[in-house]
Amino acid sequence: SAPQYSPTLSPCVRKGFVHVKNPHLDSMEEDILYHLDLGTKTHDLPAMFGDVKFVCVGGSPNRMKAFALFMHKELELEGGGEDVKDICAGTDRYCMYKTGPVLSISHGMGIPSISIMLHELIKLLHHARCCDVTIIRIGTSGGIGIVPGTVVITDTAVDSFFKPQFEQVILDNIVTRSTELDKDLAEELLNCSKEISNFPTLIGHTMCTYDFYEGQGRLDGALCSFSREKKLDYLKRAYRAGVRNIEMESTVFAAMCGLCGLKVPAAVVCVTLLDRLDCDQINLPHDVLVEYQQRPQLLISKFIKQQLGLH
Ligand code: R2B
Ligand code: URA
Repeated sequence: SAPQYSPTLSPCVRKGFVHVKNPHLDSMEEDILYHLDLGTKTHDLPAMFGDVKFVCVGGSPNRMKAFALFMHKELELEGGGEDVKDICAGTDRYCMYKTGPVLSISHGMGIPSISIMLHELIKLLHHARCCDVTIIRIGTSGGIGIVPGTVVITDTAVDSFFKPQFEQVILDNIVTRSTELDKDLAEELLNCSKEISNFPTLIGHTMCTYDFYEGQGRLDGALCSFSREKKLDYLKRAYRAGVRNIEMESTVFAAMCGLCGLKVPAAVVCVTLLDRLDCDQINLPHDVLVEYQQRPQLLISKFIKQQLGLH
């Protein structure tokens, strides 16, 4: 069936460019993207990245390399896997691979780590004059009340109070930003998942926390000051508020891609590794863990191929 959501097919109108909302940038002679080991004077960013249409970000460097190799194969690009090189090899903070119009980047764990990467990525897309870009986070998460291995497509990222907002401390103020994601893109991804029948996929809210242990109501950290009852009460309230999974980057990802002047559709697609109503520890056999982590990659590669008219 013909894709309804087609950013790559729409004309390259001005709103399709990646904008930065910072008046200071214009007066800078050079912009060094320090954590990516790239810069406007040292690299020809439009030549290197101008044709990028899909940016996929995920926590682990190895997983994002595996995704790049997978996309290289799926897009039937020339050359072997050895041609997929880490563009950010000069730094070990993040890794980055480009396969045709697809950029694959790692962001590490947690809000501060992904936020630094996104500042530099958004400037990179702007300097490179990229047009009609879609940004997708593919990751892992803990599920609430759903079978492990389910892929959750986020409609709204919420904070630990189940609020659809991200609080950014700027100087000594708190600035509250919206965390809504592109509903059409989420629906399009869900439709795409229906053509891959071997794993469950659903749309739900994703809760983003500042910590993996106490911050996600786990009883198995080095510190824990609450009871099993309090934990379950919290997670069940989250479920009733529409939360289906918990991870550590979605609110700032949604806020930065959505409201900070970036007219770019963005999505968060995470597989769940466990049901937090049942347990806290991740005890999946290695091969099951690997297969689960491939699920968001399969879905996104199918979506990208559809968008590019390759079926
Ligand atoms: C999911 O998995 C990581 C923690 O294990 C974190 O980066 C996240 O969001
Ligand atoms: N990632 C998280 O942030 N939480 C989990 O429970 C699993 C993966």
